[in-house]
Amino acid sequence: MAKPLLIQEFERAGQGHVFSFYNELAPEAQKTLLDEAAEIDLAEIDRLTRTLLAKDAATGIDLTGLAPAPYERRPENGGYARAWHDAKTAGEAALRAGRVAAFTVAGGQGTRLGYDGPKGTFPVTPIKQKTLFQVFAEKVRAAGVRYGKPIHWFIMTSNMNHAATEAFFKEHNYFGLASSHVHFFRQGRMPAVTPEGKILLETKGTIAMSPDGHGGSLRALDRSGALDLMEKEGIDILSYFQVDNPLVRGIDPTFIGWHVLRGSEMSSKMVAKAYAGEKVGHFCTQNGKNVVIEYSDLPKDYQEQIDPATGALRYIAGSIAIHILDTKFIRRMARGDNSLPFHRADKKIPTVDAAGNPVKPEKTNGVKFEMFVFDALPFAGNPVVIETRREDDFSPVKNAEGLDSPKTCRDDQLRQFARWFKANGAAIATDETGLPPFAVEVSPLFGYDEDSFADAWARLTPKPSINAGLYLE
Ligand code: UD2
Repeated sequence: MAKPLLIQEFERAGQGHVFSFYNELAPEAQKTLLDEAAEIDLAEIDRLTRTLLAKDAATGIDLTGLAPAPYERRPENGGYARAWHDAKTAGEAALRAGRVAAFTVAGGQGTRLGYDGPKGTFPVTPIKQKTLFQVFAEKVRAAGVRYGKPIHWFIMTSNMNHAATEAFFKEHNYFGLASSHVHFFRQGRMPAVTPEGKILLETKGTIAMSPDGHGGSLRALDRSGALDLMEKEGIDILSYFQVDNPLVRGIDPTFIGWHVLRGSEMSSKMVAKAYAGEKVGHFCTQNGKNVVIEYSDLPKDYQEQIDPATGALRYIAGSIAIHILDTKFIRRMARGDNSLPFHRADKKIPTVDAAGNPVKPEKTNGVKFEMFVFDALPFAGNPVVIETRREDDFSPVKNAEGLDSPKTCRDDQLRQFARWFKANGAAIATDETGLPPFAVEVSPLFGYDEDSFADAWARLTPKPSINAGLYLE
């Protein structure tokens, strides 16, 4: 039988070893391998080998002309209150007009948390143990009710969690959202390669493939038809957030309004970094463009620089991975000449030896390639960065214990509920960090931000006393 053309192409590209065991495989397994191989853009792998993997490839990033990016300060920090007010009004109008959709990137492997299953199915709330997905679903649903337009929600998965994610939503009846408004699509994959650029097999019949990073969302939104659907629905504003952060105001009228009023193609929220080495990206400018430099790429002495005028960190603007994207901009990035760069990550990648026996490497043996969504920033027209309060938007669950763990996230949710109660005249005891001594919980369906909570609380009669176990829905 003639050799499939694809195998010949791999041989010509110096990647013929991918099919070393092809003849030993059963017909279905041969097909699986060919399907996987067909996902790979050999020219792209070749380009990455010659650039990122080249012996003389620049290590580290070019810091020439780097400076902290400007951002819009909140009114209490010297920002212009009127501009914040106008932004909120504009954002509310966009929501009422149905121009906004929510977008969660949920394709990651979540290895640090040590949780088996899609990360969005991890329980996080203090009393009801609602999962991350349920919290977001209820926020999206409540915001749709508040603005009189049901909101579409797009969720990016990856091959390894797509089916489980869809099944989870089905099983929970989409948490009260119309299933026609919840859209799942898979991100792309990239093969892992040796430091010399040879594609690694995972087993005799499968390639070591992994998700192509959250930056892969731009291509995937286009390829999956999600952008077409948005166009049809009159949606041009996509509110982007990560699956690990239940505090995020996924639908924030003020943020949306800044984006709209500035005619921005990509907008972002920053928090003041808590300490120099905090593991977040840094909003910077370079060559007149906004860029984000990841914590691992910004040298320590930069991270520690102090601004003499304020006495605070010079690179203070931390990126917490909350953005708004213009849908035409996404299309342009997905199809145009300005594709996102890949970053290399050196990893231990289980593979097979020349005889096909499994190998569990002790040290790094391969390279994975990932794109980061924030690398789209320098290509965006009129990018705007606005300040947010950490306690209103950011408390991710990343690690099983310690920083950014289920415990810190639970406490931050409790502090938020306590702040909302106090702001509306309800008594609740807290310690000096604002943490109440017992658990209470506010459903997003009751209130999902300061304003929606205040309105719901004002309508509530009689007011409950705030005791251990109180749940408001
Ligand atoms: C990210 C940011 C960091 C900071 C921090 C805030 C990067 C490189 N760094 O760090 O600057 O903003 O978040 O919490 O992004 N994901 C996918 N597909 C993939 C890879 C990731 O959907 O192929 C999703 C993943 O499910 C998660 C998010 O992207 O929702 C972040 O992924 P991460 O945990 O790798 O990011 P982290 O914590 O290193």
